[in-house]
Amino acid sequence: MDEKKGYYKVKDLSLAKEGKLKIEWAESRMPVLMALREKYKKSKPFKGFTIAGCLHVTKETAVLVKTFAEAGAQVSWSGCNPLSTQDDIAAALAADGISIFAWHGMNVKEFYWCIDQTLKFKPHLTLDDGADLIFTLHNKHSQLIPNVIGGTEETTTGVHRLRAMAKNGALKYPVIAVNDAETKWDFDNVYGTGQSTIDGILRATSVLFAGKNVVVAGYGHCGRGVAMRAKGLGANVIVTEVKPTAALKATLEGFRVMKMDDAAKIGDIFITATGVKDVIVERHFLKMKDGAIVCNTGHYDCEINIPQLKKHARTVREIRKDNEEYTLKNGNRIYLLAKGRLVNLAAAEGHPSEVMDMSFANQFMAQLRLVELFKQGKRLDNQVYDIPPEQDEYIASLKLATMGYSIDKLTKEQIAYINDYSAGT
Ligand code: 3DD
Repeated sequence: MDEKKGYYKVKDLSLAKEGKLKIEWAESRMPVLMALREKYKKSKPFKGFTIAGCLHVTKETAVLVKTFAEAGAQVSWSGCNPLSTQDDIAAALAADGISIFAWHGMNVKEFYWCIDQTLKFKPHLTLDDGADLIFTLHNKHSQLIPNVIGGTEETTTGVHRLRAMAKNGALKYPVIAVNDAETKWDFDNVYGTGQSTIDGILRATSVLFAGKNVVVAGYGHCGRGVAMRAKGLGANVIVTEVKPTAALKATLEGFRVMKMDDAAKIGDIFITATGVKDVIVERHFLKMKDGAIVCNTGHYDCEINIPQLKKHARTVREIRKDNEEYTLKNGNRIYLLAKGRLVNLAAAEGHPSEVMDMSFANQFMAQLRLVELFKQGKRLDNQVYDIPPEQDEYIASLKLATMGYSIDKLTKEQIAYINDYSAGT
C-alpha cells in the first residue's frame, strides 16, 4: 500500500485495502469518467491547482477524486453529510495520499472542522454537494476567496442556496450548477435516487414493499424516481405535494395524491424528498399506524421533525443498524431510519456507479472549464452558471457508446427542414 505521509483524518487506515477493491469495482462501472481520466492523465491540466471538495465519500466519489489527482490537481476532501462517509473508502483515499478529512458518524462540530481542514490547502477551486463548503468559505474564511477561481455544485438544494446568494450579491466567485445538467438531474436524481433510496430502506429493514402503502412526500425528480421504483416492487404509492403541476403529474402516473394529514393515517413507509423542512411533524406521528417506517432522502435532515418525534416518545432503542424504534406514549412504534438523514447514503452506498458516472463526468468537465478559462485570462461573473448543452450531448453520447448503443443522425435535409420555418402543411 502506497501510504504517503500526508495530512488527513479518517476512522481507520487499516480499512484501505477493502476500500481500494470497492473503488476498483466502481471504476469498472464508470467508463465515461475513466475515459476522461485517460484523456487528461498525460497533459495534467489541473497541475498547479488545488481543489477542495465537500461531497459524500463513496466509492464513486473516490473515482472522481482519483481522476482529478491523475489530471494533476492537489485535492483536499471532506464528506458533505455526517452519516454518508464510507470509512473504507476514506481510508483508501488517505492511503493514496489524498488529504481527506471524513468519517462515518461525525458530529456537526467535527463536520465543520473537516471542512476547515480542507480549506487550509488554500483551494483555487471548490466542489460542493449542498453548498456547506462554499458557505463556510464565504462566512468564515473570506480571506481565502481572492485565491478561488470558481466552484461547482452537485445537488438541487445547494444550487437553490447559491442562486439565492448570487441574487443577493453575496456570491464572491462563479459557480457552475452541475446539478442542472440534464445528464445529471434526469439520471442521478431520478434513477439514482429511485434505486438507492429503496436500497437504503431495505438494508435498514428488509421489509416487503409489495402491498405496502408507501407515502412519497415530494414529486420532484427524486420523488418521481422513488415512487416509480416503489411501484415496481408492488407498493401502493401515495404522493403528497404542495406544487399543483407536480401533484397532477403524480395522478397521471397512477399514484394516489393526498395531504400528509390523510396519508399519515394509512401509510406503512414514509419517504420525504422535498428539500423543505417540517414535512412530517408531530400531528402526523400521532396519527401513524403502529410499526410505521419513516425516512428521508432529501439532502438535509430537516424534513422529518425529529425533536417532535422525541417529545412524544416513551422509549427509543436502536433495533437494527440505521433503524431506531420510537415507542410513543400512545403505545404505537415508529421506526426512524438513518436518524432522518438521507437514507440512500447513510444506510446504503448511494446511487449506483453507472449513474454517478455521468454526474461526475459533468463535475470533471465543469472544473476543467473553470481552469481553462483561467488559463486564457478569463473569469466568469460571480453568478451561478448552467452546464453548456453540448456538454450534456457529449456525455450522453459517450455513455451510449460505452453501453454499445448507436443512434441515428439528422441528414442535411432534415436540418434544413427544422430550420425552415416556412415549411407548413
Ligand atoms: N449521491 C448519491 N449517490 C452518490 C454516490 N454514490 N456518490 C456520491 C454522491 C452521491 C448524491 C448525489 O446524487 C448528488 O447529486 C445529490 O445529492 O443530488
